[in-house]
Amino acid sequence: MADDLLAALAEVVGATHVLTDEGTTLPFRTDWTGRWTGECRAVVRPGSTAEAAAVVRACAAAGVPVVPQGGNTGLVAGSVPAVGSVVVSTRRLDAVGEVDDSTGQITAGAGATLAAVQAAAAAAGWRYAVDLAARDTATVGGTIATNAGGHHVVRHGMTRRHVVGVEAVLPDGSVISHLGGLVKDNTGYDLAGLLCGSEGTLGVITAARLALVPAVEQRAVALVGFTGTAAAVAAIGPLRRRLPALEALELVFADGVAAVGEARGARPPFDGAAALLLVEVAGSGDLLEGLAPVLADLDGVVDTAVATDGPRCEELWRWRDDHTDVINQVGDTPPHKLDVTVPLDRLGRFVEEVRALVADLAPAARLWLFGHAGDGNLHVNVTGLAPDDETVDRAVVELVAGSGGSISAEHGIGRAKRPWLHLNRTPEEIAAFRSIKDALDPAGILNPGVLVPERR
Ligand code: FAD
Ligand code: 2HG
Ligand code: ZN
Repeated sequence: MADDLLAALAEVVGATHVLTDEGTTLPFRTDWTGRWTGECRAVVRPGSTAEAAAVVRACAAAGVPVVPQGGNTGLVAGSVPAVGSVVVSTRRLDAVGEVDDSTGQITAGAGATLAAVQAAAAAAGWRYAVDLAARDTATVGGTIATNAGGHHVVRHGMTRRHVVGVEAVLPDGSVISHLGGLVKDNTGYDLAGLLCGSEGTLGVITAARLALVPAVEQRAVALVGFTGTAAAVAAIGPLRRRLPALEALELVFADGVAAVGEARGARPPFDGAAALLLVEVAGSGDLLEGLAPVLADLDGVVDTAVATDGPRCEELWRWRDDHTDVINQVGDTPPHKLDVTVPLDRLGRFVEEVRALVADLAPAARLWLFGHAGDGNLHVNVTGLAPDDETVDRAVVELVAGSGGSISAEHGIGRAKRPWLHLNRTPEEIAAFRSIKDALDPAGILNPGVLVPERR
């Protein structure tokens, strides 16, 4: 049976696009952090929507699970295959269409990278507002399937807000395609919205119609060092209220900045700051004129570095963006990653509480905190833990839920957070998830073990 399926898949996509060798499939079976590795029968790389549909049909007929995968940069093990499954890699579906200058929209294949869409938009004088450090590898399909957040959520919202329509293969191999780009289109269920954040459990997204925003003429970035967490957190409200051009508001701490500096062989921009906010404003006119008085009014500021030219802005951003890469190199085992939101008025207290919790439960471990301050989104990374010891993870998500927060701000649930979904979702909500899943995927073909809990 297995050989029959592989032969049928090779018939559809060509033998060179059916990968079965253990070494060749390893990068598709292992997550970005290296913490999780799965097993699969094959990695299949369709070159068109029709091929993707035929692949799903063949797998469904054989009763073999399908794991959709884009850039494999996800951080909750959602694209790590279940035993016996077929990974459907969308990377060959990377066509990026022309920008429609009247609507400011673009159609892109699911396998196109975020960077490719951003570049196409920029070349046409527009901008795709979704941005994150994995932009060169993360794909359109993956960012939609995870409803990715990133740097610009404080101004532009999550990925869902930018998706006008999708094309996708449903679990029975049928194709839905709604790429017409009508902004006003109240003709029933929002299937594109449903697929946003569905994590590969409802359909294989093959293309999307994306809304762009006008390009910005200028931007300015300030890295502001504070005496402590309380001062940095107290600055979030005034910065949001007083900067209409606020594009990003990110939080890092001295230990993370020092680690980035060490890895880059660079001196941090200034000493003595316990917590730092990276503030980006974008628009037209003299941005510094608006930014300077707001920064001057903040309390507890140790020092500030400001940039307006591109390379220097990028330089300041690296103190924030390099955290994920650098933390992945710390110690002998991969980091445990938690991505949480707490209500902004609890953020300062949460930082202290999570530090105390980790110090208590795992004194030898190191805790790294950073994130998207403007959204109350903190990335809680812990290094020095055994890969399968979840004691700290569980305690942190319980603390988050007890603080009125979300156990997944932007990375999704995947396999990693699935046991804890009940901390944020009621039994009725989980039952509704299950009903949707069963209606579209009664045989449970798509990404089993991800997001939706088992039936009880
Ligand atoms: P994958 O990792 O391949 O898959 C992720 C999930 O989507 C899986 O469940 C998979 O089954 C599903 N999927 C993928 N493609 C499809 C498809 N075509 N159809 C249906 N389902 C599909 N995330 C943020 O939200 N904000 C950040 O700021 C951010 N920064 C990051 C920085 C770094 C350095 C790294 C490594 C990751 C970061 N991430 C961030 C996480 C990750 O980049 C995002 O989750 C991204 O959306 C994943 O895209 P991908 O193409 O790599 O998807
Ligand atoms: C970011 O904001 C990403 O850089 C990754 O969401 C977070 O590494 C992490 O934990
Ligand atoms: Zn993030």
